[in-house]
Amino acid sequence: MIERSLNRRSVLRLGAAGAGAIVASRYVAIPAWAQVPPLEEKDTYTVGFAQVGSNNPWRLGESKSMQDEAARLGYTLVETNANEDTAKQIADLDSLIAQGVDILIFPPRESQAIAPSVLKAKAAGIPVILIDRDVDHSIAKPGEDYITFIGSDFVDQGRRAAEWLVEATGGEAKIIQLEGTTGSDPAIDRQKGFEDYLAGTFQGTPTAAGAHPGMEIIASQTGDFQRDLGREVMQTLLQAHPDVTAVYAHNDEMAIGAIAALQEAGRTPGEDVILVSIDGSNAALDAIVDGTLGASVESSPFFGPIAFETMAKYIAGEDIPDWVKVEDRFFDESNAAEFQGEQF
Ligand code: GYE
Repeated sequence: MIERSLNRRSVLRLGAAGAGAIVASRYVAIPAWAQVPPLEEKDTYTVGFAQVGSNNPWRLGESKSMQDEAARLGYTLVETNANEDTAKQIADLDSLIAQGVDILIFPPRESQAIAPSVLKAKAAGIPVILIDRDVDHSIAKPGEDYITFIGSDFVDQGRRAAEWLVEATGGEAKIIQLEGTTGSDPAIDRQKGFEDYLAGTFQGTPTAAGAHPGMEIIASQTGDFQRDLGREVMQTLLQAHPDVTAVYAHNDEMAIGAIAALQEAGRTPGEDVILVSIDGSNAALDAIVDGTLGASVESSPFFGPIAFETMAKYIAGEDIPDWVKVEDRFFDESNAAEFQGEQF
């Protein structure tokens, strides 16, 4: 298709060279970027990387992975930091689009709120690869508005956490759920996978294990994926729900905050309260080895190599699936010691 073989610059060049009214009118008639804008082959690229924040090891691990891979390839990485503020990420993306970066590779902090920024990039002729978090597909579609989403299966992460917790508690638990950032793709899907599994269904299909009526979620509140907030929320919820026997945290940082809150309240995490979380960070592996955390489903932040490899495939004109799925391991007392210090 013609849109695919021209990029924004070649269109501009045609215009600037005064290629004539006929050529110009030919392009005016084409709807603006019916497909994801193409990316031409060049020696080097300027890549816009709009990071969500920098206040936890997962984010730092992801940023370093992107920086290392860009440096290895000799590309320029223009990095912004939204400091866990969605409005700031929207402004950061506006400014990267205005700078005319060649491509945007980034994690959208919230699934609906950031989707219009993906459409703005497309309208400006800048292709987008989403890493680690996705946007709402009813607003922006992979393969049409952006190249692809590269990341984990968050629904399945939630299911795996639930399955482990059922085993570990014998199917009887009063659970506090610490949710991730409200409106973020991983928080929405990790909640869904966990709750559906306990209800005896998974992605619309009844599970072989059936429902688990003894697994009761007694409270569920956001801790915004942050350690301090996880601790504060747990302190408050513990007062209202002293009968809690299990915690499901949408990430390790909040689980570690919750462990501190439980200990301060004289509880014994790992014994009278069983915890499970997601990420597989070094701190989580240490907590598994010392017995305070039960298990952690991996969610890798190391997107640099796969992101730039996907970008290279796009430049080469290869077909890219709508979702480049990252496979996750599972850490519990059987294997955590083997991986201590190797994560982030
Ligand atoms: O689990 C969490 C981080 O978007 C998958 O965000 C990521 C999540 C990750 O802050 O620790």
